Amino acid sequence: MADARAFYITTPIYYVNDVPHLGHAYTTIACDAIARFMRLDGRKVMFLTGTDEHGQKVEKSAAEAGEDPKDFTDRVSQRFRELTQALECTNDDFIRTTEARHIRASQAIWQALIDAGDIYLDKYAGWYSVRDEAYFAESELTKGPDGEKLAPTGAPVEWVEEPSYFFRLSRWQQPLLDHYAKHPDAILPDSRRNEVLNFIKGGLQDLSVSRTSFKWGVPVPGDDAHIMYVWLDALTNYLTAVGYPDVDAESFQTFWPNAVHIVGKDIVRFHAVYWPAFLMAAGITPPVRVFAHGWWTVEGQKMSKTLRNVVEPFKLIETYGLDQVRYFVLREVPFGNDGDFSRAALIHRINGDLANDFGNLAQRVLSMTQKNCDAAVPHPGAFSDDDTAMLDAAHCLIETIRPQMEREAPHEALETIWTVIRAANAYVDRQAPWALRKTDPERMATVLYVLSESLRHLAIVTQPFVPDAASQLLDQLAVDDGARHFDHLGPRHALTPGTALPKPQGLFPRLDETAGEAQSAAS
Ligand code: ME8
Repeated sequence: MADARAFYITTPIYYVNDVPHLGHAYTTIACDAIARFMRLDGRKVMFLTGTDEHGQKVEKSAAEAGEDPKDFTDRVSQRFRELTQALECTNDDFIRTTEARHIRASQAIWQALIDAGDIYLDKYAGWYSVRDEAYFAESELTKGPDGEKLAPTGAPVEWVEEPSYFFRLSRWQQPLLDHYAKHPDAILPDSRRNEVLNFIKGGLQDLSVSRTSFKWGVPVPGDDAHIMYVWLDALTNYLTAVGYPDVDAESFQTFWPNAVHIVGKDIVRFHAVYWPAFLMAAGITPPVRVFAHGWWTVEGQKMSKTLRNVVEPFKLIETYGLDQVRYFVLREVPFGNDGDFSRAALIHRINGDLANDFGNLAQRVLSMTQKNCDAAVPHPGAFSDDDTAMLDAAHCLIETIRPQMEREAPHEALETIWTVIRAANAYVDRQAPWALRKTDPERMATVLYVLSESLRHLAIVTQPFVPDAASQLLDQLAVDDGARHFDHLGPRHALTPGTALPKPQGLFPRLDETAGEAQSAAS
């Protein structure tokens, strides 16, 4: 059942205290691109996203909205589900932590931690940030403008004193260090790995894992006065979705040993310190990797409701197009680094990379073929060195981008693909098929064939990133639905000369520099 070619990828489950914004869309798009890539590469994929619905923050937001927490979470969770649909995500499941299957899994992991002797009852007295749903030591706090105490994230903290169960995190300090020494790629990028290792080496305190001062959470088995700490509940979602506590389930056996969690850098500590410690204590192997991406700002500023600059993904997609938004976020910023969103940068990428480079290449090749080759795949003659070099570049693409995607570097994969797009444009200019039309139509047909075959490769490998445009391009090249996987790359599955081609249509319209200005993407 264990299958090293299986692949399990997760987004964080998003808090339902707020409506979805660009930051949430970003993680989900990245996971979707990676999941699509792995499926096209013949791997068995499970892609999970969902919503985190318990805890004080959500309970407070429901109260502020004057709603019952269940009604409130139903409503906001639905908005996140709609986001995954608007992003055309290929998630296999959408988990909600209020579901019965998850409550069962959370209580089961609790029991496993009890059985391991890793949970004890005591009293918590210390600082808590509701916004972060996190405990902070006095030494970690900073002072706000009015002298008030703040968490390192800038969130206000409150003093909490209540009976609490504790997890013996301190006991897991050395096992965690040993685990990371043995698995150097278990946290990426390296900057995050170093941050985590330093935190662990600094000494781990036992962690409060239950609350008694509010009710919105999973009841602690055998002690209803307590609800589980929302992060223990939330992290367990990754197990729930593959069938935990049934560890013999096929889904668990297949996917859990291949789990990759993609998260924002804000929640690395939860995923790379607490989570593997909980898992090891419960006798479950930690995930293969936690990859922490960077943070988006908007026109140089932090996205916030107060600044009214929250980028609304639904509006963004409507204004600029889904493929365009997907491409922009994946290409503009190296995955792992912080990035800045601006309308100008988005339009620049759309007009430059998509319209001028890729769209124009496809348009030139397909319309010349349509007009001069009887609207069918051209019949090539003998290949010149230049033709062979062009075809080789297309054939080799997958070998370069596979390891890039396997290390969660979609920006590198796109850069590699665009090198070939630019090479194809340079090849068109060099070979000038429009001039060959009169002087050497056979040679023109060969050049257009080489370009069509290069386009076929480009369309296949761009499917994970710009799925709609890539599938349109494959339609325009008359490539069958069953011939779009990566095992159809290479010369063996080359286009068949003489195959009728439909009328070409533009893939990426050029935008006016002021596109979306009136109807600003930021609301
Ligand atoms: O933390 N830039 O949920 P959350 C980039 N429920 N990514 C961003 C972003 C930004 N400005 N803003 C948000 C939680 N994100 C917990 C997770 S998992 C077991 C529980 C993305 O709604 C990024 O992935 O606050 C970040 O980690 C996540 O949204 C936080 O979402």
